[in-house]
Amino acid sequence: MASQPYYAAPYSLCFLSPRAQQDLERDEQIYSSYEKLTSQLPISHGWSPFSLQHYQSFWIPSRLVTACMAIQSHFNPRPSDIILVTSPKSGTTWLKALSFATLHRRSFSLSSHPLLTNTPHQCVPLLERFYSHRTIPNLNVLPSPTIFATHLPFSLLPQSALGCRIVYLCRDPKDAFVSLYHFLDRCIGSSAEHKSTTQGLDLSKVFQMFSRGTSAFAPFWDHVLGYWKESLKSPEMVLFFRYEEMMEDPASHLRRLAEFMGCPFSMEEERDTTRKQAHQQNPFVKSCLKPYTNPKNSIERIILKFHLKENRQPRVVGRVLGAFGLLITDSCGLLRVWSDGCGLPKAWSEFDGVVEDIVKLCSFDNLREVEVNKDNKGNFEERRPPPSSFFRKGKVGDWVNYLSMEMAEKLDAITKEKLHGSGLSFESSSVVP
Ligand code: PAP
Repeated sequence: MASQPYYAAPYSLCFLSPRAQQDLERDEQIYSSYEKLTSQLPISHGWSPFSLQHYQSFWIPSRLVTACMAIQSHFNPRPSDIILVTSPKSGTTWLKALSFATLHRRSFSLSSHPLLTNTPHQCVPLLERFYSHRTIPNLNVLPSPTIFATHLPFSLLPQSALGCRIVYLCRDPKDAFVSLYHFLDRCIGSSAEHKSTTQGLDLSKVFQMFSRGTSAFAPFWDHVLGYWKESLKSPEMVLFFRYEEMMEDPASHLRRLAEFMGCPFSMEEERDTTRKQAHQQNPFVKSCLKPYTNPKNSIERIILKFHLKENRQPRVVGRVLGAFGLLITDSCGLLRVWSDGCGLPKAWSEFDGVVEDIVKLCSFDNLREVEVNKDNKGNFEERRPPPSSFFRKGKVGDWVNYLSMEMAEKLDAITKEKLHGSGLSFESSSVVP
C-alpha cells in the first residue's frame, strides 16, 4: 500500500484486515494494469499544476483515474448502503456530516460525537480516495447500512452501485466554480511542492476551462443532469437536493434525508422539535436564544443577556421576568443549558429536538470551529488538502465577489442552454444576493 489510510472506524478496518500475499500481489497487478490504461488517455493541464484526464466523457483528476477504474470493477456495496454524490464543491462536506450524524444518531451523544474529533471526510470516505491506496478495500467488514461518497458521474457508476440509495447534492455552478478555484489555489499556496514553481491559479483562465466543461468530474452540467434525470425516473432510488434550498431550510431537508436513508425521525424526536420551535417563537425567549443555541454556554450567559436588556427594562424586573418566562416556556431547555453549563454529558434525545441538534452540529459555523477542521496543514505526500480548506465561507451567492457580470452572464447562459427542457434550473439561485 502506498499510504496509510486515515479514515475513522469502521472504514479504517477495510485496510487493516490481514491479507494473503497473493491478494496483495493481485491488487498490485490490478493497479498497474489501470496505470497502463490511464497513460493513453487525453490529458489537460489547464488547471496546472493539477492535471485532468478525459475518461469516459468526463474530466477526472489524473491522480484519481486509476481509483475510478478500481471502483468501476471492484466496488461492491450492499443494496442497503447509501451513496452520497456531488460535483466537487457543491456541499460534500456538509452532506457527509448530516448523513453520518443522522444515520448514527442513536449511537453517539452530542458531547462525544465523532464529528468533534474527525473531519466529515474521515467519517464518510470519498470512494475515489478510498480506492487510491493501491489496494482494494475489504468492504465485508463494514456494518449495514454504510455511507459512501463519490464525485463520479452517474454514467461512470458501476452497476453494483445502482441498487443503492443515492443522495445527490448540487449547487449553482457559479458558486461551485468560485469555491473550487479558492480550494485549489489554497492547496497550491500551502504546498511546499508547488510553492516555488507556481504563482497560483489564474481565475480568468480556469473560468474558461470550467465553462468549456474541463474541470474535475466535469462537464458540470452533464454531471448534474445525469443524476437529475435519474431522480425523476426513480425518485425512490435517487434523492436530489440543492445546496441553496438546503441552506434556506436545513431541517426539512434533513427530515427528507432521514426518511430516504430508512431512518426517519420518530414521533418522539419530532415532538421535541415542535416544542422547541414553539419556544423559539416566544419573544421573551428569542432574546436569549443565542446563548441557548451554543451548548458550551451556561445559565450565567443567559442571565448576562438579560443584563444587556437593562436599557429597555428595569434591571430586576427584566431579570426576574426573563428567567420566569424561560422557565415556563421551556423548563427542559433551561435544564439542558444548566446541565451543559455544568459540563454534564447529554444524549441526543434527552431534552432537545434531534433534528435541530443535528442541523446545529453540522452547521458551517459549528464544524468550522471544531479543532480537527481548523487544521491548516494537509498531507501533500498523500495529496490530502488541509481540513480547514473545506470550510471557506459556506455562503450562497459568494460568486458576486469574484466573477464579473460578464462572467456570471456567460455561465448562466451556458447553464440555461445545457439544462434547457430538463425541468432543472439554477435561475432562482442566480439572483445577486
Ligand atoms: P468537496 O467536494 O471537495 O468535498 P465541498 O464540501 O463540496 O468540497 O465544498 C466546500 C464548500 O462547502 C465550501 O464552500 P465555499 O468555498 O463557497 O465556502 C464550504 O465552505 C462549504 N461548506 C463546508 N461545510 C459546510 C457546511 N457545514 N454547511 C454549508 N456549507 C459548507
